[in-house]
Amino acid sequence: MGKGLSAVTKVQQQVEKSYIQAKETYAKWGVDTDQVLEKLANIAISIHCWQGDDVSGFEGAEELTGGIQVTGNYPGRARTPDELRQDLEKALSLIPGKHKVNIHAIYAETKGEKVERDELEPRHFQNWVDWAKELGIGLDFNPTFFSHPLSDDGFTLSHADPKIRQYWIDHGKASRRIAEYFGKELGITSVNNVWIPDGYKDIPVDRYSPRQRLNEALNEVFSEQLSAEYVLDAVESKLFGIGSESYVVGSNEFYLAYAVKNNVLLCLDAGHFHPTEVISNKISAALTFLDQILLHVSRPVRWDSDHVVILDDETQAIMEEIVRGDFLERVHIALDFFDASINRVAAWVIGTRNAQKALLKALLEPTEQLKTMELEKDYTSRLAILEELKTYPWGAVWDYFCLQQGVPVKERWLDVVKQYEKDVLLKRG
Ligand code: RNT
Ligand code: ZN
Repeated sequence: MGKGLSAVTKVQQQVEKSYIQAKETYAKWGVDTDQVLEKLANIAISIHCWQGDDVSGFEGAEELTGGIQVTGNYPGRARTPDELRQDLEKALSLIPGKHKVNIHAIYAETKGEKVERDELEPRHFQNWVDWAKELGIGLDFNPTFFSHPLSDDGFTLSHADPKIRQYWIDHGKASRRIAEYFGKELGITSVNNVWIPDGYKDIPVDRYSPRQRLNEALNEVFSEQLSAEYVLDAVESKLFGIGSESYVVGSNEFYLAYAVKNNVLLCLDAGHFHPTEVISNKISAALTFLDQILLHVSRPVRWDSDHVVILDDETQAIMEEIVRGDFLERVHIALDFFDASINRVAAWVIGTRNAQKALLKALLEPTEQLKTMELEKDYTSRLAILEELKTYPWGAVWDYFCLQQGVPVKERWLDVVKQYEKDVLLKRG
């Protein structure tokens, strides 16, 4: 038999063989795995750049404020735009499919010049645009309402001081123009998401006035008519933050009502609710009244801790809701986590691949048959089949997808990350 097959070819053959078997298994339920993989390949997940540098940005900020927190001091944090993009590229090369990259205003490149956030312009993000063009991917955007002297007392768009409020309104406006530029230049709609940290540590006396101010400030931010082909606006609610434990101005009720009234997207972050409250159960409610929503897929551990997304029940439930409701065109899936205690490139790869695995499992479900069982009140079959499907060979379909998309199968991506750590990350000092 001579030298035999190379290790790579053997893996390929094994993956292909297992896929053919899995394909047959799913075909019995009328599920076409080839079609499923085509669908999966077209779902762009918005990958947040801020996992790569612990939400530092390039303004030279000493501190992350706004009641969010990054813990850990794993070596290799990206310190410059080029390092961050290099790391992102490494991660993207290990994630199947084509995705988007999500950036924040603090990732502007101003060539050493001090540019206030209310004066940011598309040109300050030209390097990001050129880079995204080269990769053929879209960019999403977020105005940054934290880590800034004018947000230090915990208020921005709802600030009682009109001058400070105006600064943040102008930052919001500037951000929309930047996102619009992304949409135009890249030919892929950019989602511009507004999250503000505003709130009180202790019990407020006046909960109403800050909300009235926020409402008016948002109206100003969104007053300029921009084409939805280029930019979509979103507002992100939150229950509490570090330092805003008692009251957050932009609560869920506030933004749900605001989004419905003003036809903007609602952003649901998995970590922004009471511990037993889940966003998977909110998607269908929001989409009854809204055209589109944005998700921040994250993993809260006891609090809004922004742990790396794993393949847990809630991530699965989120993707099931999107697929079962036929909401893929109406839900923008973004990631939002930041863990500095592990390799940051690995964090992106783990989190994104897990979101995709959950999507794949959902896409492999015989949804129509399950809906029929439900309508016929055959809850026995519904539960039985849902449970049996959990051990169906979706892993073989996943492996085949990775092979098809030219990224490492199973944990082989980890070797690449470890090598990159040695060659690049550890040399950053
Ligand atoms: C904070 C929000 C917000 C941020 C990013 C950095 O609680 O989740 O989305 O995580 O904008
Ligand atoms: Zn978020």
